[in-house]
Amino acid sequence: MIELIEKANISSSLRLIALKVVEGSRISKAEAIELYNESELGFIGALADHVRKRLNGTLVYYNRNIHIEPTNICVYDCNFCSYSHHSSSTSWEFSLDEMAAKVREMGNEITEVHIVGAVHPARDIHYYGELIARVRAEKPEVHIKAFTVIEIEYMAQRAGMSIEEGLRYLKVKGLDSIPGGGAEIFNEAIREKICGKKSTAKAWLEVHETAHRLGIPSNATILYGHIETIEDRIDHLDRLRNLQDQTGGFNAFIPLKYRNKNNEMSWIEEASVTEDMRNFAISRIYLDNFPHIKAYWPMIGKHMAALALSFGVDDLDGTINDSTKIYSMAGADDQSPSMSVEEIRAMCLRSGRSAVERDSLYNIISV
Ligand code: V47
Ligand code: SF4
Repeated sequence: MIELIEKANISSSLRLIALKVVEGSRISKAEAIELYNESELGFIGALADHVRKRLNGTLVYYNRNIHIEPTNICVYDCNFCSYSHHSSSTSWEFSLDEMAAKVREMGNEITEVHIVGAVHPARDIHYYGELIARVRAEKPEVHIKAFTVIEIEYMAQRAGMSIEEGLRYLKVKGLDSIPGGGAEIFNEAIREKICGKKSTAKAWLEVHETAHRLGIPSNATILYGHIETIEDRIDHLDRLRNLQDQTGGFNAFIPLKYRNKNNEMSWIEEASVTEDMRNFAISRIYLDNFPHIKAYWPMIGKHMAALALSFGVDDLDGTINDSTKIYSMAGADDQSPSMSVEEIRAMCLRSGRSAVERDSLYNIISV
């Protein structure tokens, strides 16, 4: 790699940045912006691939999971959201019995239940505590990754609890970790324009900091490809890297590409494939303290997820079993997302990598 960098037809400052990356030194915000803007796609991809190999070798992680989306009835109205609905004809809410039955039906096929939905005006933390307890009762050994900051803040507040009390309560009920949703973009002015009513960037970071302190690990996301700038994306990564330096509680970072169907921001063209790959690559390079970068295939599609394996990605998420609507409603290619273990393994093999089944904390279950 060093030879490639020395021979590359690039500016001397880009060369210095690339050498820093290869040596494992941390790059600054300004350097990340330069790397993002000035390098060829193949070059930034090769750097990200180098970092990925250093951290994860040839392995690609996947897990066997389902999503439960309890409701799409929401007190908020984020402009990018295609999922939440306020009219009775397009809204739904599953009962506790229906959600428990979904877990029961899956038998031993899954190791993780991912629960994320809209922010229902009438449901508080006691209801969601009951949901977790019901899932736990159905499948005592399953990992429960549940609720974004946006849901946690609302459900705790509604029950008169602080965030810390709420998280402690959910943990006692059986919560194991928190997914990365609701982060969107931390830049306050852009956040105000796309989802001004919901939890602030500061609150998002504080909830994850509190969770990590209580021994609840989590993931982080970014929603990119709308009205934010490259500088905003790097600023977002920087705030996450700083928090991870303090807590070490994040497992994975998941770049979420804005999909433009059926929402208030449909006039915005979706990011190109090359931009998606550049974005995976810069995430892998900048977040040097995040163990994993995930390509969430139901959002970008299977082909793009396979390509992302060459741009810093080491995790594909899961088998899903047609259990999520968030992305299909926003225009993702796969309207009934499911991947068999065989399909995931074949995808990794075609990319020259070894698929390993993980649990939700990235312990290897089978190779
Ligand atoms: O916060 C909503 C995003 C997120 C759109 O932690 C959209 O393992 C694109 O966070 N286009 C929720 N994105 C999903 C999420 C997630 C998914 C998979 C795995 C994990 C994990 C977390 O979905 C929301 C928002 O950023 N979203 N609408 C849209 N139109
Ligand atoms: Fe509600 Fe989440 Fe959609 Fe915002 S993104 S409107 S909080 S479901």
